[in-house]
Amino acid sequence: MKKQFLDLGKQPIANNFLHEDQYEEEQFFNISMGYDSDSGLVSLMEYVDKKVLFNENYAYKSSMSTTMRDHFNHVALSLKVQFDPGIVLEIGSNDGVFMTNFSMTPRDGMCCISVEPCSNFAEITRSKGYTTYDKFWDIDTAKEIIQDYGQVDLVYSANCMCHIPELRDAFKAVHEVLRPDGVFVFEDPSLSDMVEKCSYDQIYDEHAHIFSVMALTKLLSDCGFVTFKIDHAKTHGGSNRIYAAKSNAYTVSASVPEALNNEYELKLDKFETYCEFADRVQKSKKDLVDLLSSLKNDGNKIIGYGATSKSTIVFNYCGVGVETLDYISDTTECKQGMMSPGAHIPIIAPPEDGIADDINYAFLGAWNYEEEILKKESVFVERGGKFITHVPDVRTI
Ligand code: DWN
Repeated sequence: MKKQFLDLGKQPIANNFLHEDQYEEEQFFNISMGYDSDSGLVSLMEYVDKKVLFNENYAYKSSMSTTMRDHFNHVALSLKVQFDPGIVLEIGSNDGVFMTNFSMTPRDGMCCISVEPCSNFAEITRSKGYTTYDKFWDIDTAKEIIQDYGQVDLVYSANCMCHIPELRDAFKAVHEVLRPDGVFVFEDPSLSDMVEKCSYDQIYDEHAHIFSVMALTKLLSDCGFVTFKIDHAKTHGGSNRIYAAKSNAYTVSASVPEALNNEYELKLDKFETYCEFADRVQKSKKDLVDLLSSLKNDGNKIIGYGATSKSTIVFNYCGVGVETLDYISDTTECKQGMMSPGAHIPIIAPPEDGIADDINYAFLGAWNYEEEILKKESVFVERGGKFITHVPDVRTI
């Protein structure tokens, strides 16, 4: 039974950047999170219709940071070396940043086909010659792929499985599409990192679940998988990469019990843990509002840096708008010239020569790229400019 522990109030669609003439029809949803003591899953109390979230206007592009491009190139190489797969199926290929590490057809060895429901992105990989099914992942899509290609050797998915409310069906469809000795590898933000870092901005409409290894291993086992390895990655504020097989061909590594023990030590199997987390979230909100108000009252100019889904949550939960931030800068072209969801803060392209001289502070909406951004904005930092973050606590960097 899912029991609510946190309510982030009415939130806009986190990735729905818009023009002023679209404010009228802007949709808002109650975003609150619950813990299900039976399954161990931490999930949205109410899911948002996937067709509202993922469509031909989807704004998030996976390749918009050096960090993620390097990450996916590394993961692709590692999977090739570990498993030497003939056919890889990627679920949620976005702009192809992972799948373009593989060839386009089985003739050329180690090829990758993909499923991507956002047709604006499916078009990109298809135009590069890759087979892309612009559909949502489910058993019907699995059966269509089997008809076209037969079962595949490896299924990979990054920051996608946690977007699927009907997780059991999704895992069963993966089981169906995989060969008997096939491997399922997927990575998503980790619940232990969110709880430890108080990164409540991972909770938004697209993230139906925030995964614990406890919940995943249980559900994967129910769906006929053996979880045999867990990698922890720093990406997206801390993620777990889960390796699961249909057969017992792979020895279960120590990384699995280690990850589970870490979660038991954090008491992720106790509802009280999430109530304490919710208390910290409320304190984080107060601290951020207090800091921004005091900086603003002292006459500072403040901007947002990175128009992320995460910062949509923070700004709408904390009531931050154009009274505080002059604008948000973002490298993603389709976000530039638009307004941010809900808070309606203008989004601009980052100036060629870095953050403008008259800016004193920049709120790090893309805090998960702190290292990359501080390096890129070294001139701003050297002239005394400061970044503001709320993770793991509210502070200036
Ligand atoms: O799960 C999801 C993750 C993978 O991506 C999706 N549901 C939605 C999305 O979440 P997000 O928007 O919080 O992701 P990012 O990767 O934190 O977004 C980074 C944003 O920051 C991009 O719009 C690009 C921008 N950026 C920038 O303006 N300057 C990024 C860097 C590194 C920069 O230097």
